[in-house]
Amino acid sequence: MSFKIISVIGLGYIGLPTAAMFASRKIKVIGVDVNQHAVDTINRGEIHIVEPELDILVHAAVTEGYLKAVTRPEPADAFLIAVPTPFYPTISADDIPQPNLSYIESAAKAIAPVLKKGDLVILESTSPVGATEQMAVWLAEARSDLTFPQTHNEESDIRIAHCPERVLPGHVIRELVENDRVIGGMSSKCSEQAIALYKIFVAGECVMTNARTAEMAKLTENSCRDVQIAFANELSMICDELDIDVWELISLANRHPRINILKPGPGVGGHCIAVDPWFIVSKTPELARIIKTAREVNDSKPEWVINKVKIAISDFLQSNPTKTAKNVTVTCYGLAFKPDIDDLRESPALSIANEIVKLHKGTVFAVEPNIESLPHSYAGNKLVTLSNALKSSDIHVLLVDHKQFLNTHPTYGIIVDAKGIWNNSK
Ligand code: SAJ
Repeated sequence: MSFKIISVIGLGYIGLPTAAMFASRKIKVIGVDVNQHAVDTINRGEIHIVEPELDILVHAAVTEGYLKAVTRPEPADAFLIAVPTPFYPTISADDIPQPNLSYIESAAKAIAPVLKKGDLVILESTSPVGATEQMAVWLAEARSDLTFPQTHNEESDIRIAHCPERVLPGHVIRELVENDRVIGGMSSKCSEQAIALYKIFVAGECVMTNARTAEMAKLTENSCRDVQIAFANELSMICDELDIDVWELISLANRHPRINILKPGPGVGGHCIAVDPWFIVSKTPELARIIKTAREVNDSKPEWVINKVKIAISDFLQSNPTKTAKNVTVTCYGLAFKPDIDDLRESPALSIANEIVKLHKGTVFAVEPNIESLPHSYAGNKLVTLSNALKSSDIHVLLVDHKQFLNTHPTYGIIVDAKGIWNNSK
Protein backbone atom coordinates (compact mmCIF):
# COMPACT_ATOMS: atom_id res chain seq x y z
CA MET A 1 0.00 0.00 0.00
CA SER A 2 1.68 3.22 -1.01
CA PHE A 3 0.48 6.78 -0.76
CA LYS A 4 2.14 9.03 -3.32
CA ILE A 5 -0.13 12.02 -2.75
CA ILE A 6 -2.05 12.76 0.45
CA SER A 7 -4.69 15.47 0.66
CA VAL A 8 -5.76 17.16 3.91
CA ILE A 9 -9.07 19.02 3.83
CA GLY A 10 -9.22 21.82 6.41
CA LEU A 11 -5.91 23.50 7.30
CA GLY A 12 -6.67 24.55 10.88
CA TYR A 13 -5.26 23.55 14.26
CA ILE A 14 -5.31 19.83 13.36
CA GLY A 15 -5.23 19.71 9.55
CA LEU A 16 -2.17 21.91 9.04
CA PRO A 17 0.10 20.11 11.56
CA THR A 18 -1.05 16.76 10.13
CA ALA A 19 -0.32 17.90 6.56
CA ALA A 20 3.10 19.17 7.66
CA MET A 21 3.92 15.86 9.38
CA PHE A 22 3.25 13.83 6.22
CA ALA A 23 5.22 16.36 4.15
CA SER A 24 8.13 16.12 6.63
CA ARG A 25 8.31 12.41 5.69
CA LYS A 26 8.86 13.50 2.07
CA ILE A 27 5.39 12.69 0.77
CA LYS A 28 3.60 15.11 -1.55
CA VAL A 29 0.76 16.74 0.39
CA ILE A 30 -2.04 18.88 -1.02
CA GLY A 31 -3.73 20.94 1.69
CA VAL A 32 -7.19 22.24 0.89
CA ASP A 33 -8.93 25.11 2.63
CA VAL A 34 -11.78 27.42 1.66
CA ASN A 35 -9.96 30.32 3.37
CA GLN A 36 -7.88 32.06 0.67
CA HIS A 37 -5.88 33.95 3.30
CA ALA A 38 -4.83 30.66 4.98
CA VAL A 39 -3.91 29.15 1.58
CA ASP A 40 -1.79 32.18 0.59
CA THR A 41 -0.07 32.29 3.99
CA ILE A 42 0.85 28.59 3.86
CA ASN A 43 2.10 28.84 0.27
CA ARG A 44 4.51 31.57 1.45
CA GLY A 45 5.84 29.03 3.98
CA GLU A 46 4.16 30.82 6.87
CA ILE A 47 1.36 29.83 9.27
CA HIS A 48 -1.94 31.50 10.22
CA ILE A 49 -2.31 29.78 13.62
CA VAL A 50 -0.14 29.61 16.74
CA GLU A 51 1.39 26.24 17.60
CA PRO A 52 4.97 25.67 18.79
CA GLU A 53 7.34 24.18 16.15
CA LEU A 54 4.67 24.27 13.42
CA ASP A 55 6.18 27.31 11.68
CA ILE A 56 9.53 25.57 11.10
CA LEU A 57 7.84 22.38 9.87
CA VAL A 58 5.53 24.21 7.42
CA HIS A 59 8.31 26.46 6.16
CA ALA A 60 10.55 23.46 5.40
CA ALA A 61 7.69 21.47 3.80
CA VAL A 62 6.70 24.33 1.48
CA THR A 63 10.23 25.37 0.47
CA GLU A 64 11.21 21.74 -0.23
CA GLY A 65 8.10 21.40 -2.42
CA TYR A 66 6.30 18.68 -0.42
CA LEU A 67 3.38 20.84 0.75
CA LYS A 68 1.15 23.13 -1.24
CA ALA A 69 -2.20 24.65 -0.34
CA VAL A 70 -5.16 25.08 -2.69
CA THR A 71 -8.81 26.08 -2.37
CA ARG A 72 -10.27 23.21 -4.46
CA PRO A 73 -9.48 19.50 -4.03
CA GLU A 74 -7.18 17.76 -6.51
CA PRO A 75 -6.74 13.99 -7.04
CA ALA A 76 -4.82 12.15 -4.27
CA ASP A 77 -4.49 8.61 -2.88
CA ALA A 78 -5.77 9.48 0.60
CA PHE A 79 -8.00 12.29 1.83
CA LEU A 80 -8.06 13.33 5.50
CA ILE A 81 -10.96 15.54 6.50
CA ALA A 82 -10.19 17.82 9.45
CA VAL A 83 -12.94 20.44 9.34
CA PRO A 84 -14.85 21.97 12.28
CA THR A 85 -17.89 20.21 13.78
CA PRO A 86 -19.62 22.93 15.82
CA PHE A 87 -23.17 22.74 17.10
CA TYR A 88 -26.16 24.78 16.00
CA PRO A 89 -27.03 27.74 18.25
CA THR A 90 -29.77 26.91 20.74
CA ILE A 91 -32.93 28.98 20.94
CA SER A 92 -33.91 28.46 24.57
CA ALA A 93 -31.74 27.64 27.61
CA ASP A 94 -33.31 24.15 27.86
CA ASP A 95 -32.43 23.16 24.29
CA ILE A 96 -29.76 20.48 23.84
CA PRO A 97 -27.15 21.73 21.33
CA GLN A 98 -27.33 19.73 18.08
CA PRO A 99 -24.21 18.94 16.01
CA ASN A 100 -23.73 20.79 12.75
CA LEU A 101 -22.18 18.47 10.14
CA SER A 102 -22.38 20.96 7.28
CA TYR A 103 -18.57 21.36 7.05
CA ILE A 104 -18.17 17.58 6.71
CA GLU A 105 -20.92 17.51 4.09
CA SER A 106 -19.24 20.30 2.09
CA ALA A 107 -15.84 18.59 2.34
CA ALA A 108 -17.33 15.25 1.18
CA LYS A 109 -19.06 16.92 -1.76
CA ALA A 110 -15.88 18.80 -2.67
CA ILE A 111 -13.64 15.70 -2.80
CA ALA A 112 -16.24 13.41 -4.44
CA PRO A 113 -15.50 14.53 -8.04
CA VAL A 114 -11.75 13.73 -7.73
CA LEU A 115 -12.13 10.31 -6.02
CA LYS A 116 -10.87 7.23 -7.88
CA LYS A 117 -10.96 3.48 -7.22
CA GLY A 118 -8.58 2.52 -4.37
CA ASP A 119 -8.68 5.88 -2.58
CA LEU A 120 -8.90 6.16 1.20
CA VAL A 121 -11.09 8.78 2.91
CA ILE A 122 -10.54 9.45 6.61
CA LEU A 123 -12.73 11.59 8.83
CA GLU A 124 -10.56 13.11 11.59
CA SER A 125 -13.00 15.76 12.82
CA THR A 126 -14.51 15.00 16.24
CA SER A 127 -17.97 13.77 15.28
CA PRO A 128 -21.22 12.41 16.71
CA VAL A 129 -21.73 8.66 16.41
CA GLY A 130 -22.88 7.85 12.87
CA ALA A 131 -21.15 10.82 11.16
CA THR A 132 -18.66 8.64 9.28
CA GLU A 133 -21.49 6.48 7.90
CA GLN A 134 -23.33 9.68 6.94
CA MET A 135 -20.21 10.96 5.16
CA ALA A 136 -20.02 7.67 3.25
CA VAL A 137 -23.64 8.18 2.14
CA TRP A 138 -22.86 11.69 0.87
CA LEU A 139 -19.86 10.38 -1.07
CA ALA A 140 -21.89 7.50 -2.55
CA GLU A 141 -24.68 9.85 -3.61
CA ALA A 142 -22.16 12.00 -5.47
CA ARG A 143 -20.32 9.04 -7.10
CA SER A 144 -22.69 6.27 -8.18
CA ASP A 145 -19.91 4.92 -10.46
CA LEU A 146 -17.82 3.88 -7.42
CA THR A 147 -18.60 1.37 -4.64
CA PHE A 148 -18.45 2.17 -0.92
CA PRO A 149 -18.09 0.06 2.27
CA GLN A 150 -21.72 0.51 3.38
CA THR A 151 -22.83 -1.56 0.37
CA HIS A 152 -19.71 -3.50 -0.69
CA ASN A 153 -17.95 -4.02 2.66
CA GLU A 154 -14.41 -5.45 2.12
CA GLU A 155 -14.77 -5.22 -1.68
CA SER A 156 -15.49 -1.49 -1.88
CA ASP A 157 -13.63 0.76 -4.36
CA ILE A 158 -13.32 3.49 -1.73
CA ARG A 159 -12.07 2.79 1.83
CA ILE A 160 -13.47 4.90 4.66
CA ALA A 161 -12.42 5.26 8.30
CA HIS A 162 -12.82 7.51 11.32
CA CYS A 163 -9.51 8.29 13.05
CA PRO A 164 -10.12 11.03 15.60
CA GLU A 165 -7.42 13.51 16.45
CA ARG A 166 -6.47 13.54 20.17
CA VAL A 167 -3.68 16.10 20.40
CA LEU A 168 -3.40 18.80 23.05
CA PRO A 169 -3.12 22.39 21.74
CA GLY A 170 0.39 23.63 22.54
CA HIS A 171 1.85 20.10 22.22
CA VAL A 172 0.40 19.11 18.85
CA ILE A 173 3.62 18.21 17.02
CA ARG A 174 4.91 15.90 19.76
CA GLU A 175 1.52 14.32 20.47
CA LEU A 176 0.79 13.72 16.75
CA VAL A 177 3.81 11.43 16.67
CA GLU A 178 3.68 9.90 20.16
CA ASN A 179 -0.05 9.41 20.91
CA ASP A 180 -1.76 6.12 20.12
CA ARG A 181 -4.35 6.41 17.35
CA VAL A 182 -7.83 4.88 17.32
CA ILE A 183 -8.47 3.60 13.79
CA GLY A 184 -12.16 2.99 13.06
CA GLY A 185 -12.56 1.55 9.58
CA MET A 186 -15.96 0.83 8.02
CA SER A 187 -14.43 -2.57 7.12
CA SER A 188 -11.22 -4.40 8.07
CA LYS A 189 -9.59 -3.39 4.80
CA CYS A 190 -10.50 0.23 5.49
CA SER A 191 -8.79 0.01 8.90
CA GLU A 192 -5.70 -1.72 7.50
CA GLN A 193 -5.27 0.95 4.85
CA ALA A 194 -5.74 3.74 7.42
CA ILE A 195 -3.13 2.17 9.71
CA ALA A 196 -0.67 2.02 6.81
CA LEU A 197 -1.27 5.73 6.25
CA TYR A 198 -0.76 6.84 9.87
CA LYS A 199 2.28 4.61 10.32
CA ILE A 200 4.07 7.03 7.96
CA PHE A 201 4.67 9.29 10.97
CA VAL A 202 2.87 7.91 14.06
CA ALA A 203 5.18 6.21 16.57
CA GLY A 204 2.30 5.39 18.96
CA GLU A 205 0.19 2.28 18.50
CA CYS A 206 -2.59 2.33 15.88
CA VAL A 207 -5.46 0.40 17.48
CA MET A 208 -8.17 -1.01 15.22
CA THR A 209 -11.92 -0.74 15.87
CA ASN A 210 -15.03 0.20 13.90
CA ALA A 211 -16.06 3.72 12.92
CA ARG A 212 -18.88 4.12 15.48
CA THR A 213 -16.67 3.00 18.38
CA ALA A 214 -13.89 5.33 17.22
CA GLU A 215 -16.35 8.24 17.16
CA MET A 216 -17.59 7.39 20.64
CA ALA A 217 -14.01 6.90 21.97
CA LYS A 218 -13.09 10.49 21.15
CA LEU A 219 -16.33 11.86 22.63
CA THR A 220 -15.79 9.70 25.72
CA GLU A 221 -12.27 11.07 26.32
CA ASN A 222 -13.39 14.68 26.23
CA SER A 223 -16.60 14.02 28.19
CA CYS A 224 -14.61 12.22 30.88
CA ARG A 225 -12.36 15.26 31.26
CA ASP A 226 -15.39 17.59 31.32
CA VAL A 227 -17.05 15.51 34.07
CA GLN A 228 -13.82 15.52 36.11
CA ILE A 229 -13.42 19.30 35.76
CA ALA A 230 -17.10 19.75 36.69
CA PHE A 231 -16.47 17.77 39.87
CA ALA A 232 -13.61 20.15 40.75
CA ASN A 233 -15.72 23.21 39.89
CA GLU A 234 -18.65 21.95 41.94
CA LEU A 235 -16.32 21.32 44.88
CA SER A 236 -14.99 24.90 44.62
CA MET A 237 -18.50 26.31 44.95
CA ILE A 238 -19.43 23.95 47.82
CA CYS A 239 -16.19 24.82 49.67
CA ASP A 240 -16.79 28.53 49.23
CA GLU A 241 -20.21 28.10 50.87
CA LEU A 242 -18.72 26.02 53.72
CA ASP A 243 -15.70 28.30 54.24
CA ILE A 244 -13.14 25.66 53.26
CA ASP A 245 -10.06 26.27 51.08
CA VAL A 246 -10.81 24.07 48.05
CA TRP A 247 -7.14 24.01 46.95
CA GLU A 248 -6.00 22.67 50.28
CA LEU A 249 -8.90 20.21 50.25
CA ILE A 250 -8.01 18.88 46.79
CA SER A 251 -4.33 18.54 47.64
CA LEU A 252 -5.27 16.56 50.76
CA ALA A 253 -7.72 14.30 48.91
CA ASN A 254 -5.16 13.75 46.13
CA ARG A 255 -2.79 12.19 48.67
CA HIS A 256 -5.09 9.16 48.54
CA PRO A 257 -3.44 6.65 46.18
CA ARG A 258 -6.51 6.29 43.96
CA ILE A 259 -7.79 9.89 43.88
CA ASN A 260 -6.75 12.51 41.32
CA ILE A 261 -9.07 15.51 41.37
CA LEU A 262 -8.50 18.09 38.62
CA LYS A 263 -8.30 21.85 39.14
CA PRO A 264 -11.29 24.18 39.46
CA GLY A 265 -11.24 27.26 37.27
CA PRO A 266 -13.41 30.00 35.76
CA GLY A 267 -15.19 27.46 33.51
CA VAL A 268 -14.27 25.20 30.62
CA GLY A 269 -13.18 26.71 27.30
CA GLY A 270 -11.66 25.71 23.99
CA HIS A 271 -13.33 24.13 21.01
CA CYS A 272 -13.42 20.53 22.21
CA ILE A 273 -14.25 19.80 25.83
CA ALA A 274 -17.10 22.33 26.03
CA VAL A 275 -18.58 21.04 22.76
CA ASP A 276 -18.01 17.30 22.35
CA PRO A 277 -20.07 16.07 25.36
CA TRP A 278 -23.16 17.58 23.70
CA PHE A 279 -22.65 15.16 20.78
CA ILE A 280 -23.35 12.32 23.21
CA VAL A 281 -26.19 14.13 25.00
CA SER A 282 -27.91 15.04 21.71
CA LYS A 283 -27.99 11.35 20.64
CA THR A 284 -29.09 9.90 23.99
CA PRO A 285 -30.64 12.75 26.03
CA GLU A 286 -32.46 10.45 28.47
CA LEU A 287 -29.36 8.43 29.31
CA ALA A 288 -26.49 10.95 29.31
CA ARG A 289 -27.44 12.47 32.66
CA ILE A 290 -24.01 12.92 34.28
CA ILE A 291 -22.50 14.20 31.04
CA LYS A 292 -25.27 16.80 30.65
CA THR A 293 -25.07 17.93 34.27
CA ALA A 294 -21.29 18.30 34.01
CA ARG A 295 -21.73 20.62 31.03
CA GLU A 296 -24.25 22.68 33.00
CA VAL A 297 -21.97 22.89 36.07
CA ASN A 298 -18.99 24.01 33.98
CA ASP A 299 -21.08 26.47 31.98
CA SER A 300 -22.39 28.02 35.20
CA LYS A 301 -18.94 28.76 36.62
CA PRO A 302 -18.27 32.08 34.78
CA GLU A 303 -21.48 33.53 36.26
CA TRP A 304 -20.36 32.45 39.73
CA VAL A 305 -16.99 34.22 39.26
CA ILE A 306 -18.73 37.38 37.99
CA ASN A 307 -20.85 37.37 41.12
CA LYS A 308 -17.69 37.17 43.25
CA VAL A 309 -16.34 40.23 41.41
CA LYS A 310 -19.56 42.16 42.09
CA ILE A 311 -19.26 41.31 45.81
CA ALA A 312 -15.57 42.37 45.81
CA ILE A 313 -16.42 45.76 44.25
CA SER A 314 -19.17 46.32 46.80
CA ASP A 315 -16.87 45.27 49.70
CA PHE A 316 -14.18 47.66 48.42
CA LEU A 317 -16.66 50.56 48.29
CA GLN A 318 -17.85 49.81 51.80
CA SER A 319 -14.33 50.00 53.19
CA ASN A 320 -13.51 53.09 51.07
CA PRO A 321 -16.63 55.26 51.59
CA THR A 322 -15.10 58.32 49.88
CA LYS A 323 -14.87 56.42 46.59
CA THR A 324 -17.56 55.62 43.99
CA ALA A 325 -17.55 52.75 41.48
CA LYS A 326 -16.06 55.12 38.90
CA ASN A 327 -12.89 55.38 41.02
CA VAL A 328 -12.45 51.61 41.36
CA THR A 329 -9.97 49.92 38.99
CA VAL A 330 -10.56 46.22 38.25
CA THR A 331 -7.95 44.09 36.47
CA CYS A 332 -8.60 40.75 34.76
CA TYR A 333 -5.44 38.63 34.71
CA GLY A 334 -5.55 36.28 31.71
CA LEU A 335 -8.00 36.15 28.79
CA ALA A 336 -6.94 32.89 27.11
CA PHE A 337 -8.93 29.66 27.46
CA LYS A 338 -6.11 27.95 29.35
CA PRO A 339 -2.60 28.71 30.64
CA ASP A 340 0.36 29.69 28.48
CA ILE A 341 -1.39 29.91 25.13
CA ASP A 342 -2.65 32.88 23.11
CA ASP A 343 -5.93 31.26 22.07
CA LEU A 344 -8.86 33.40 23.24
CA ARG A 345 -11.61 31.57 21.37
CA GLU A 346 -14.39 30.07 23.52
CA SER A 347 -12.56 31.37 26.58
CA PRO A 348 -14.47 31.63 29.88
CA ALA A 349 -11.86 34.18 31.04
CA LEU A 350 -12.67 36.38 28.04
CA SER A 351 -16.42 36.13 28.61
CA ILE A 352 -15.97 37.03 32.31
CA ALA A 353 -13.76 40.01 31.38
CA ASN A 354 -16.39 41.15 28.85
CA GLU A 355 -19.12 40.99 31.51
CA ILE A 356 -16.98 42.99 33.95
CA VAL A 357 -16.41 45.68 31.30
CA LYS A 358 -20.20 45.82 30.85
CA LEU A 359 -21.15 45.93 34.53
CA HIS A 360 -18.37 48.07 36.03
CA LYS A 361 -18.49 51.88 35.77
CA GLY A 362 -14.77 52.39 36.54
CA THR A 363 -11.60 51.38 34.70
CA VAL A 364 -11.13 47.73 33.69
CA PHE A 365 -7.60 46.63 32.81
CA ALA A 366 -6.71 43.36 31.11
CA VAL A 367 -3.35 41.62 31.45
CA GLU A 368 -2.68 38.91 28.85
CA PRO A 369 1.07 38.25 28.44
CA ASN A 370 0.50 36.03 25.37
CA ILE A 371 -1.04 38.64 23.07
CA GLU A 372 0.17 41.99 21.75
CA SER A 373 -3.15 43.62 20.92
CA LEU A 374 -6.69 43.12 22.13
CA PRO A 375 -9.06 41.19 19.84
CA HIS A 376 -12.40 42.57 18.59
CA SER A 377 -14.14 39.95 20.72
CA TYR A 378 -13.07 41.84 23.86
CA ALA A 379 -15.24 44.83 24.80
CA GLY A 380 -12.55 46.57 26.90
CA ASN A 381 -9.67 48.59 25.49
CA LYS A 382 -6.99 48.71 28.18
CA LEU A 383 -4.30 46.05 27.82
CA VAL A 384 -1.66 46.77 30.47
CA THR A 385 1.51 45.14 31.74
CA LEU A 386 1.46 42.82 34.74
CA SER A 387 3.59 45.14 36.88
CA ASN A 388 1.37 48.14 36.14
CA ALA A 389 -1.79 46.24 36.99
CA LEU A 390 -0.39 44.79 40.22
CA LYS A 391 0.49 48.29 41.41
CA SER A 392 -2.57 50.23 40.31
CA SER A 393 -5.67 48.04 40.70
CA ASP A 394 -8.20 47.87 43.50
CA ILE A 395 -9.73 44.52 42.51
CA HIS A 396 -7.52 41.77 41.05
CA VAL A 397 -9.43 39.05 39.17
CA LEU A 398 -7.13 36.11 38.45
CA LEU A 399 -8.69 34.09 35.61
CA VAL A 400 -5.86 32.06 34.03
CA ASP A 401 -2.81 30.51 35.71
CA HIS A 402 -0.29 31.76 33.11
CA LYS A 403 3.31 31.14 34.22
CA GLN A 404 3.95 34.92 34.45
CA PHE A 405 1.40 35.16 37.28
CA LEU A 406 2.76 32.35 39.44
CA ASN A 407 5.63 34.03 41.25
CA THR A 408 4.04 37.39 41.85
CA HIS A 409 1.28 38.80 44.02
CA PRO A 410 -0.72 42.03 44.24
CA THR A 411 0.44 44.19 47.14
CA TYR A 412 -2.85 45.98 47.63
CA GLY A 413 -6.59 45.52 46.93
CA ILE A 414 -9.08 42.66 46.92
CA ILE A 415 -8.28 39.41 45.11
CA VAL A 416 -10.79 37.18 43.32
CA ASP A 417 -8.71 34.16 42.40
CA ALA A 418 -10.41 31.59 40.15
CA LYS A 419 -7.23 29.48 39.85
CA GLY A 420 -6.03 29.38 43.45
CA ILE A 421 -2.56 30.82 42.90
CA TRP A 422 -2.84 34.13 44.76
CA ASN A 423 -5.07 33.67 47.74
CA ASN A 424 -5.78 29.96 47.61
CA SER A 425 -9.34 30.64 48.51
CA LYS A 426 -11.74 30.67 45.53
N1 SAJ B 1 -9.39 22.90 32.72
C1 SAJ B 1 -9.74 23.14 34.05
N2 SAJ B 1 -9.19 22.35 35.03
C2 SAJ B 1 -8.31 21.35 34.73
C3 SAJ B 1 -7.97 21.10 33.38
C4 SAJ B 1 -8.52 21.90 32.39
O1 SAJ B 1 -10.53 24.04 34.35
O2 SAJ B 1 -7.83 20.70 35.66
C5 SAJ B 1 -9.97 23.75 31.64
C6 SAJ B 1 -8.91 24.53 30.86
O3 SAJ B 1 -8.56 25.72 31.52
C7 SAJ B 1 -9.65 24.78 29.55
C8 SAJ B 1 -10.50 23.51 29.39
O4 SAJ B 1 -10.56 22.91 30.68
O5 SAJ B 1 -10.52 25.90 29.66
C9 SAJ B 1 -9.96 22.52 28.39
O6 SAJ B 1 -8.55 22.40 28.51
P1 SAJ B 1 -7.79 21.00 28.39
O7 SAJ B 1 -6.35 21.25 28.55
O8 SAJ B 1 -8.40 20.02 29.32
O9 SAJ B 1 -8.15 20.45 26.94
P2 SAJ B 1 -8.08 21.04 25.42
O10 SAJ B 1 -9.44 21.54 25.06
O11 SAJ B 1 -6.93 21.95 25.21
O12 SAJ B 1 -7.75 19.66 24.62
C10 SAJ B 1 -8.61 18.53 24.79
C11 SAJ B 1 -7.73 17.31 25.09
N3 SAJ B 1 -8.58 16.20 25.55
C12 SAJ B 1 -8.28 15.53 26.70
O13 SAJ B 1 -7.34 15.81 27.43
C13 SAJ B 1 -9.19 14.39 27.04
C14 SAJ B 1 -6.97 16.90 23.83
O14 SAJ B 1 -6.26 15.69 24.03
C15 SAJ B 1 -7.95 16.74 22.65
O15 SAJ B 1 -7.28 16.37 21.45
C16 SAJ B 1 -8.60 18.07 22.43
O16 SAJ B 1 -9.38 18.37 23.62
C17 SAJ B 1 -9.49 17.97 21.20
O17 SAJ B 1 -9.08 18.47 20.14
O18 SAJ B 1 -10.55 17.33 21.26
